Amino acid sequence: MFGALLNYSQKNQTITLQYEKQNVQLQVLTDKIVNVFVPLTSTVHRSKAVEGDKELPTSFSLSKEADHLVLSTESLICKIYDDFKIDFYSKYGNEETLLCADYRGQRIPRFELQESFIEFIKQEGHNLDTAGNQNYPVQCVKKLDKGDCIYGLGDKTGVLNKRYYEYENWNSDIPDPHEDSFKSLYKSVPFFITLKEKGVYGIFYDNTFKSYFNFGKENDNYYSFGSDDGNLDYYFICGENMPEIVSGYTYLTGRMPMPQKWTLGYHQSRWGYDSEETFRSLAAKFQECRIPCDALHFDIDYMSHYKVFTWDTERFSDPHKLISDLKEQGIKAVTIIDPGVKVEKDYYMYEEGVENDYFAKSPDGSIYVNAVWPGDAVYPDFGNPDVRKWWGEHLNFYTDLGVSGIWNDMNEPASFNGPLPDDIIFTDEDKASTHAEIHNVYGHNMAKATYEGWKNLTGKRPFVITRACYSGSQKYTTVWTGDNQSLWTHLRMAITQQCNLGLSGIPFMGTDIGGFGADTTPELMARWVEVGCFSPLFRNHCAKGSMNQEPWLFGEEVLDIYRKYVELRYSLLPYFYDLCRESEQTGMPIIRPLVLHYENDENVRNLNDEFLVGEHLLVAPVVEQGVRKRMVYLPEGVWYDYTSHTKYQGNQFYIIDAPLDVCPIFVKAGTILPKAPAQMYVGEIENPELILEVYPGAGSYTHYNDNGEDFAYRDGAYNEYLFKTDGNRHLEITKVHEGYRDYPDIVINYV
Ligand code: MIG
Repeated sequence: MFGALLNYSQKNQTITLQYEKQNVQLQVLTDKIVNVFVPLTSTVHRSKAVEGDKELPTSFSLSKEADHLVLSTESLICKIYDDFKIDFYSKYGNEETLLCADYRGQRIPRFELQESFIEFIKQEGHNLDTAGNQNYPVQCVKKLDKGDCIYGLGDKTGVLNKRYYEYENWNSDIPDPHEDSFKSLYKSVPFFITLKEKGVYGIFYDNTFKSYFNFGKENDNYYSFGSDDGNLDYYFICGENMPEIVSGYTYLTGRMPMPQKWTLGYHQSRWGYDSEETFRSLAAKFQECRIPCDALHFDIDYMSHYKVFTWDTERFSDPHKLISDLKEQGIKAVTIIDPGVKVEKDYYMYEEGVENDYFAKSPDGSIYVNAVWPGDAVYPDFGNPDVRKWWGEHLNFYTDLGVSGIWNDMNEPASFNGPLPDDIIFTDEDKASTHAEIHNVYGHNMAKATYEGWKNLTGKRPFVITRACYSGSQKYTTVWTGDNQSLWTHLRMAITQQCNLGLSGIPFMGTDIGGFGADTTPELMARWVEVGCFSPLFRNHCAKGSMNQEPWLFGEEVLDIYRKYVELRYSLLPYFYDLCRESEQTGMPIIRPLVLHYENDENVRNLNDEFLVGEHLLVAPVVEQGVRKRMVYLPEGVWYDYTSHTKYQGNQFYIIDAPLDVCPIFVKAGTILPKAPAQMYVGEIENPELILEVYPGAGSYTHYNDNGEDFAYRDGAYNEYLFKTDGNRHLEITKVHEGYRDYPDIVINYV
């Protein structure tokens, strides 16, 4: 590829290899992470995902063999051959295991279509893509072994294990029902984990241009990743197990900061809630139906003519009063903000942006205009730090009204007048850039602007939701999976999508409960809340023009089921909060595929319809119409049914009853589950007691608590408790850290 190796040199932890046609750098970041950098378009990394210097002092050795260099850390060996082929080995238990080898053979696509046939079949409207012959200017091809499974890659559709599928990273707003065959959705997270029969590794391919991933669809013997432009810049991450890979990746790209507690409550939303009366009656109805609720979302209908940073005061006579009245009932307001700024004389966001040169431009230097909801609109250039600051400061429009969180939409960026051309000029921090390079990080930069602005204005932990994002966005925002539909296939997909997002470093996510587009049914509503109550972002949302989806619209039975699962969620809030803490510290997701903790169990490598919440709860929901019993696989150990407390031996399949009001949930033996008393919203009880549900078996559990609002915990204002049970109805409580008020009581319930 680059000719022969002429020379190599080492400076601290960076090794520079001089090939005939190209210099290459390898950097040892930790004993488990090595970066491979081929500076094709810029001499330095221009990462949006990795912030700050991630190199830790690491001892390693470097030696030259006949035809390769050997780089060896405590955990891995990297052999760099003189033809720039690289092989990575792990070194666990004094055993060298080849994990990841560059592919050396010919590329042989498994099938190719003739051009003439493609033309012919297109006449009927078929949309054929030619697999194979996929060569990109930036590219890497690696060996696949029998049994390799591939996970991650963010919010892609389809099954959990991505082997045999191909994907693209190009943030896309596609209104059609999301199909398994879609190659892109709203987010670009170029990170994946390869689980082998023996061993596991991760690759983070840090390139923001349109990128391609072919995980063995082209050929069973290799997989490839590549892009249209940019550098070949990837990180090899090894570890003893999958959690260590996730932790390595989030070490690099950052972890989710603690959210405010209320954000873990229930949220109600709909595109079309368009007046003050609507919001007031919603709040009243939640009270009347005794369904806890922490937030109502204001979609684009609150704005005047879809102008961001404005409020329609005809339909909302006094937004400030409305929002504070809602807050008195415990309900927080979350407002949507799209990036597109309406082109309109005397509209302050437009005028200020024009004056300060804050919008993206055409190559001829004029401001680039496309269209979104407000009609003709321009795109704030969020890659420019001044634009982020400007946008962030203007958020005081919302904080002054008492708004509690911001929902960023349309930030792929979406456009109604055809896609933005690749050569539209944006800024990448300190240099001019193009839409081709910035597209996939547009949402990321917008979320960053929102997070930083909100934090400055309020001093509280910002609550941001975004539709589009990139690797590392978890530092600034939560996500939702965009416009799903009221389809059973989309309820099924909610599981795999959320599991893969979690493995990709993004722990706080949710799907639109009930489905966004199309019309839901009572049964689908019931089954969706049974899954959705475990999503960190627990939000019912749907589209204007589709059937309303408030919980009380489907009859008594569904309302009771709905209430049961919202109440379940509120009772588990201390557990969810602990999982957030774990996520901030280690990068572990909240919703987890079983394979994350049981990677050696063949039965879970392709398990698409069960998931874990933390390590202790296993959820096996019904995601099929009409089904009232389902097969459940329980991995090794002993498990207890959450409701009946029936005991099950793991490593077995069971047929479990699941009438419409039952979502099968299992608790691992030895679990000490922290729970809260019932509340209509977070904080209704000023300082609720803690309830510990102690399951048979020995175990220990770390519990965390703080004020749930600001950053005081970073200065030590939190409590941490260690609970230990020997399995004989005995519990030991140790306070490991004290910096916050105590519980009025800790109630212990033995199962
Ligand atoms: O093109 O703001 O995904 O949640 O309700 C539709 C209206 C624009 C798309 C979002 C959806 C939101 C809707 N938006």
